[in-house]
Amino acid sequence: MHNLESILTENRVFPPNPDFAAKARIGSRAAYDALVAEATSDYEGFWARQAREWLTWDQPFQTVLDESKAPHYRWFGDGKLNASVNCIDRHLPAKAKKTAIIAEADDGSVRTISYQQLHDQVAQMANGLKSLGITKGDRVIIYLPMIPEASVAMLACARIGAIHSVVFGGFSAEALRDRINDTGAKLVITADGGMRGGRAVPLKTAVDKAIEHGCPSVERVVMLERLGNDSATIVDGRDVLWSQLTADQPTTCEPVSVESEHPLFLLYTSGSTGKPKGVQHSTGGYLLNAILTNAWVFDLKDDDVYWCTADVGWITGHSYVTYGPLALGVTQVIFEGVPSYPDGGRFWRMVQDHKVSVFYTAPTAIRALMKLGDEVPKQYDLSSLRLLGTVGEPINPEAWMWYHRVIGGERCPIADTWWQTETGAHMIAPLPGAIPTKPGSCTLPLPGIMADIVDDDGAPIGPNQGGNLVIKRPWPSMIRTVWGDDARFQRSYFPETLKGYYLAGDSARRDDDGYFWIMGRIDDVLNVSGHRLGTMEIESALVAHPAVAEAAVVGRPHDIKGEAVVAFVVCKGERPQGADAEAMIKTLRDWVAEQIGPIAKPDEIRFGDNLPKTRSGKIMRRLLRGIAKGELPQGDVSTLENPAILEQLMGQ
Ligand code: 6R9
Repeated sequence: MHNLESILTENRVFPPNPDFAAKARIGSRAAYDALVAEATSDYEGFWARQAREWLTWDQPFQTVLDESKAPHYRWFGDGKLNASVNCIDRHLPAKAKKTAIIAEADDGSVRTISYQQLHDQVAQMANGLKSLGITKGDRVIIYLPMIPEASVAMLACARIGAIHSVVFGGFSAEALRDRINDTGAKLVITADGGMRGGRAVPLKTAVDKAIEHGCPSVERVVMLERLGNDSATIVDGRDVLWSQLTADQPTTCEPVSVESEHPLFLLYTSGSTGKPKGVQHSTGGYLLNAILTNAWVFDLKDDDVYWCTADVGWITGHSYVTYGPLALGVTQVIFEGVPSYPDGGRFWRMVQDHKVSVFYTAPTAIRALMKLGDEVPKQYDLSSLRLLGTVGEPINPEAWMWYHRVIGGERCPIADTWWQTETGAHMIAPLPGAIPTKPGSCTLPLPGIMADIVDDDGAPIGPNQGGNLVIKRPWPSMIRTVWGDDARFQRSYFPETLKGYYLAGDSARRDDDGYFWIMGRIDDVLNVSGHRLGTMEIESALVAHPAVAEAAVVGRPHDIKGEAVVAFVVCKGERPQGADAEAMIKTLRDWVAEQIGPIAKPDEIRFGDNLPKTRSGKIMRRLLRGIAKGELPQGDVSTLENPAILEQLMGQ
């Protein structure tokens, strides 16, 4: 990779709020530095200490890191534990009555579940699974709405050593079938449906269809009656209702103690090409980073009310809804619905009603809510908030500033957390009581995470130059393999040229203070006239214009410049058309030239009512690259939230 121009300079720095720092678990730069120094001088000793302090082991480990099968690293290999015990049982002596989950349904109704109740439900479900013949190592697919039963099902699997694989409820029957077949699951746990934005979303019909189209491994299906409207067909001999399965089961279930390396779950994620990869996570190592980052980055304590808006169908829902917060024993909100229903104040009303203190969401949601104006959040009392988090894509400085000012009241630190399905937990993120933040930067690696930026041969790259984001040493919650495909695991993440470093697939640069700035996926970097430009930096410039709500930038092959810059823009208010569009294109080109320099000026700008996004809210740049070249997108668009947008963007 050759020189990458750093085109967007962000100079604002926000030191930790002193009131926050005074009470924080890690409250000073010196405390952060001490942890980094400890990890640097005695890497294994550092992780062993964390694993002993934060996790409850049935059998203590002697070996810390085993590199003999690298890059299939093993952590705490001779230790044994159970994840559900760590998330529930160990809290019961002191916190049986404490609220574990405040579940708000789409229609606004609220249920609360104490740690004792959670324990009982998990035990009953685990016993139910056993009665269906599920044992240690069996794969179980979970295809549920964003309701507490999703966590109950995951923890029930963990209790008996079954390996769960959650499939996001928004995925189609085909996507579900592919995942079922790749895992060879014996059992699918689903619901008749879920509610999103006032509409019933059927789930059981997709399961039926998937199995009809060929899922030879599936023996039984458990169905939760969430809608209870008889909309689902029950297949005799195969299907069993959740209520029937659990009703007469005892509320205790002896946990199965598993080896630390026993797979806790598989989670499918898309690679740059080919079919989705089943990312395999371990029990001990995964759980350690999940709990540790909830403590360090979110500073979660006993009196917090925590809310992560992610669905359990994504890794964020695994580490920051189910496993991390419960392992810490905090109270959390789980929300079934969408931020726009019944109106755009939903998130803020929920923060007010449940007195949420730590709130974690995605830039796409922040930008969508920002588009509605400051008046909406200003109607609500957001004074309970003390910390905000973001994840999923780079956050543009403008969206960061809005989050900081309007939602955080200029009081709450913002933790911009960089990590991936494969990393299991946060890797680069500010410790909010210790690290000054800069809008758009995920700041510094967490203690024990040896992140760096290197060229294509693994050689270090100096400040302010873009390169490959890598992690140089294995860490406990790292991906163990791609399920059933060790070769793909090695090829994707440990290419031979990179000296055994973990290749994240993101490009990034570090500034003079050592802060990391994620520039996008490796294939999102443009090369315009020999200058490498991060698409994110152009997007940030566009979004900084007062008329722009959201923007995505891709490259299009160009005879002279190598690549041309094509921008897809969503404006605030109406989509500009005709002469208005012409005028706006000129305004925005000039604006980008002014913000960054003529080199970054979009060659073409198209306006949409929205952008093509995955159901987890990631902009599908692959499709935009096709549209930019004048090709109607081919291939799989089944993961798209809003397929109609493609024609609108094509027709310009
Ligand atoms: C947790 C999650 C991973 C990819 C990752 C990167 C992007 C995530 C980010 C971020 C900039 C952040 N990403 N967090 N980019 N700043 N704070 O999203 O996992 O779905 O596997 O996506 O998302 O490109 O490589 P996953």
